[in-house]
Amino acid sequence: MSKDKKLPISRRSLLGATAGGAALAGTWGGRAMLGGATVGAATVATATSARAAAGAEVGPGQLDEFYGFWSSGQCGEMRILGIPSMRELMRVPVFNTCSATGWGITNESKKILTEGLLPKTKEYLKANGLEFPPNGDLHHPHMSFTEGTYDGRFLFMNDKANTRVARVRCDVMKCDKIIEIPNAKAIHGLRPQKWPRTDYVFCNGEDEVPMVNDGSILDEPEKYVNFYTAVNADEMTVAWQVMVTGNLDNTDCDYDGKYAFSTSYNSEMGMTLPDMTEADMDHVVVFNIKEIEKGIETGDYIELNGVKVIDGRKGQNKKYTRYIPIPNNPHGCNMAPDKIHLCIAGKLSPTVSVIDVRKLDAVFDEDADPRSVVVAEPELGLGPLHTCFDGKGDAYTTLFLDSQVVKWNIEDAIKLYNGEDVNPIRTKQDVHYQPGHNSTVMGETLDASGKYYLTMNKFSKDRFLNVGPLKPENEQLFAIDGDKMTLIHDGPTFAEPHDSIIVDPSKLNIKSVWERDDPMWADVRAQAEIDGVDLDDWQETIIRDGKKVRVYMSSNAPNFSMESFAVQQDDEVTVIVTNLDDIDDLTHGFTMGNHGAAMELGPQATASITFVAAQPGVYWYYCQWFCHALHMEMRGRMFVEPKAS
Ligand code: RUQ
Ligand code: CUA
Ligand code: CA
Repeated sequence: MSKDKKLPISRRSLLGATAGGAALAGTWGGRAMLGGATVGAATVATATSARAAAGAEVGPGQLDEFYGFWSSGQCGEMRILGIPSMRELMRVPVFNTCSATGWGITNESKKILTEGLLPKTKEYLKANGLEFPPNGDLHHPHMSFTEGTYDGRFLFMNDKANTRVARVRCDVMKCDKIIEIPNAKAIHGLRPQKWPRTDYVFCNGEDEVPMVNDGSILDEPEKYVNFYTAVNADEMTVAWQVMVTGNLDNTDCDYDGKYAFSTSYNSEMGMTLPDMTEADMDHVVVFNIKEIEKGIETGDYIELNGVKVIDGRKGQNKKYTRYIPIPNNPHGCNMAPDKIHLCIAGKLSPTVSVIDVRKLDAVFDEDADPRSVVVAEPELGLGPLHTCFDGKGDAYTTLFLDSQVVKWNIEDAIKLYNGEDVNPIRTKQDVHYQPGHNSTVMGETLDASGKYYLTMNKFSKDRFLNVGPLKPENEQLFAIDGDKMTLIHDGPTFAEPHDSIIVDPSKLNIKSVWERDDPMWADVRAQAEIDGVDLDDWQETIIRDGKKVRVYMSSNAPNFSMESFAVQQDDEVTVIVTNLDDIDDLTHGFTMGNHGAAMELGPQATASITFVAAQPGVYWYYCQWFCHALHMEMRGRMFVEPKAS
């Protein structure tokens, strides 16, 4: 739309279409259902042959072209897929617990899950009989950058449910740090800094709370604030926070290291749905990184729960933030790889607002009209949520309500905004159904390539065999080499991947075998040294330390170094196992029967587990990863001697 025309769709009419899940599933779902009956049948037949035609066939034993790093929403884990086959290659537990790997069970993982929690959180978890939150809601996985492209060091991700940020080491694909963010509530949008490198991970707090949330202020929303957090990516500590007006939804940053951006759907600071959708315009907050750093240096902050907090609320010091009015409850925030255009999806507005980041200096330096940075606002369809890019000037925006993805041209959208008679829309493609995030190969980096396009659909409805009231979601992959979008994969996924990135394998350097001195088990190594145990050798050592017993053993297929060990009732037993096998894929495990204790032991890895031997008797432990023809025989006994009464 041109800049002087009023928004064509009123808040009311959009609300009519969106208000509540019922209307959504009814009106729009009904339309989409019809699509399923007709388009659905056709796409099933074509997807397989189209895959071959697009040269995207990955035969048995063949490797995929790209890695996909996936979130899993309320499952709390990160997933790794092969693209274009869409085969799921691995699940990396992060905010969840995992029976296969022992995540949340081993001492090493428990340390990661607990050490970054705030003292207050530890208290209320304890009151609930918990050591760490058993759940997580992982929305946004993103890789660390060096000079605008992925550098293969880390993946960062958020937990909306428990206000946490985690880091996964890309060399071994294991989580090594989790921190809870103070002051903010519900970390949602998350992005690593792109330029010059990822020093910061930017994190949006979505839920507003009183500045000091100690119960002294409750139902007084006018006293609520929200926090934008910069996490120091190397140390996984909070570098600084900015207090903002309105809530924060999604975030991204530029390719110059100058600005970061967040959408807000609740500029109204409303507490109810009608309140949150009251205004026709919400905003994008622009954060001036250099000024914020200066403000921190010169002491222009308050200290809140150990964090330096800059006041970037509306009407406060305008050095730090600017609020750019954007229609209407905007959601997605995506920086184009042309280094210039930031695309804000309007959600309740059918538009995507395009911001030229080169114009931001004037808004900060000369107090120019904040809307002067908007250079296009094409009307694309109903419910625009997220945009991704092919690196050739075209953008792909998901239309949640229309169940479509629209491919459009950024330059043409700018021309239209300037009054030229051009149509920026290239194609509209039906997807099934209600798409949220989308991604292209390396699409959020300077290496963006328009090879594959993925849409992550929130609903599958009638598309698969019925598995009960809870349905899977549906993911669709398109080849976008040519002018058209060719569907090459259409398949279910379990709850609830939100976001994904597609990464060229050349960016990664992943190990197959652990280094024996990996920091993951540094604590055990230090203890072993005190105990005089050589972890790099075949060991069978039991150390008694009062009621604490440390059992050191090693594994070498198909044997544990100990066929049995004895402890006394009520001993606190720590079993430390080192896998001395150094062959690719030779993973063992250790499960102690009836003690809720299991762990994975990759080649050359050490891991430990602690439990109390509360009941006398004979207990079998066994290797729970199939490792050898004699895997079943890889077991042993723990004797728990009754305590003398
Ligand atoms: S959000 S479907 Cu949690 Cu990324 Cu937009
Ligand atoms: Cu070792 Cu199975
Ligand atoms: Ca709003």
